[in-house]
Amino acid sequence: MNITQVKVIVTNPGRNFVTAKIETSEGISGVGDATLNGRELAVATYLSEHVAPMLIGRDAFAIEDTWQLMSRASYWRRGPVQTAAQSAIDMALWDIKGKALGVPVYQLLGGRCRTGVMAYTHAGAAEISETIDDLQMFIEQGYHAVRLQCGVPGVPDVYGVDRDTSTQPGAGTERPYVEGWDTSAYLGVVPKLFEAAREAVGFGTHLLHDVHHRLTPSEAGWLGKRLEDHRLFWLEDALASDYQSAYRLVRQHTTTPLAVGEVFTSLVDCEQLIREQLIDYVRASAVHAGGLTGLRKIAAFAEPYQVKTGCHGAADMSPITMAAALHFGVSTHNVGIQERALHPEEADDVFPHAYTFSDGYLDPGEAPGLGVDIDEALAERYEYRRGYLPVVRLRDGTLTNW
Ligand code: EZ4
Ligand code: CO
Repeated sequence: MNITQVKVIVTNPGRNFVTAKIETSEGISGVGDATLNGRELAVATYLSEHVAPMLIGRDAFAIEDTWQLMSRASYWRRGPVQTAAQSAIDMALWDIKGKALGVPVYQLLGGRCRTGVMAYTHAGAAEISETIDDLQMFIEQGYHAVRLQCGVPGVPDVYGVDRDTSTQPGAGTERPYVEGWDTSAYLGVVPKLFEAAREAVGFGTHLLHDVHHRLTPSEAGWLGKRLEDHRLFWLEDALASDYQSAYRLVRQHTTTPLAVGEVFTSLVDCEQLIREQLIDYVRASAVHAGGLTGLRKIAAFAEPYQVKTGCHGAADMSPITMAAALHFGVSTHNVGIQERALHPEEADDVFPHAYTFSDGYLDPGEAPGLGVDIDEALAERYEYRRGYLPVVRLRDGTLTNW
């Protein structure tokens, strides 16, 4: 069965998504997600101009060889534009193989080793009391794990707070919009948030928090230590992880579990973090770390170090990535949790899918392949809109990490 066509579909059902659809000589097709939030057309162009031509005529079953080809053929290694394209092709080929053999992809990955993947979702409001209300609502909906964010006094616009995360920040704006930041005020409020949360719901629900790359190693160590009594499931992206060795200092100062890596594109980005056991969870996703093949390589490396995965699952990755994460999630031993943010309804219509959520757990379903498709006619109705992720400036105007 040979690859006959690689279509690149760009659509905006509530937010932008880039999809690769691979067609084969036997009429079986597969889909893969290539969405890179804020840089969508770079990946779409890379796919259509540079990747698609070299895949035509190749054996659609040669997943590993195609993955290696995509890693090596460009000579220029890694980088999120390249790996998003590679991820989409990889997912689509797993989808095709599952459909051709009549089995859900998780069977190809070794079969089920758990009944479902625990999901966490996001509670975040300006006031601590409102975040706790959201937390209680999610517990009623069945969640066993919830990420908590809250407003930072004196900072008007903060990551993870009071925004419908299903939609695209800044879509249609000509420039990235600007958020503020104040580390001192933030470090003052976060311990209060978790104190209030534990008081309200006890220890029966896992609580998570995303620092979103804002702290220095010593600040992160302080915060982790300060939160220890509240027993977080994880503290995410405490630092920008460009220098993996920076986590040594954080690790030495706190036993709060650490999660890193939604921006990682390969094992190279987290090899030291894992080998030195500087983290507990790696956040790499099927769409940015080389598809199911790339994700499996990271997980296999992490397993003996007792590092688990907690795949990035924000709404800016399409339902195809969620499906891939769940096939991986039920078949891979060291999977810890899966992030779940709801997609806009229109996106769920454009990408009909077999996965389900019940009692806090996600399941990939039993459909052959990934169990997700793209309705191309519907996708065509939603035109791409340029959008940017925000940027952050301190009070004195200094640009810092979003
Ligand atoms: O900022 O997906 O944990 N989730 C996150 C997300 C990311 C966005 C970036 O595109 O940090 O909200
Ligand atoms: Co995050």
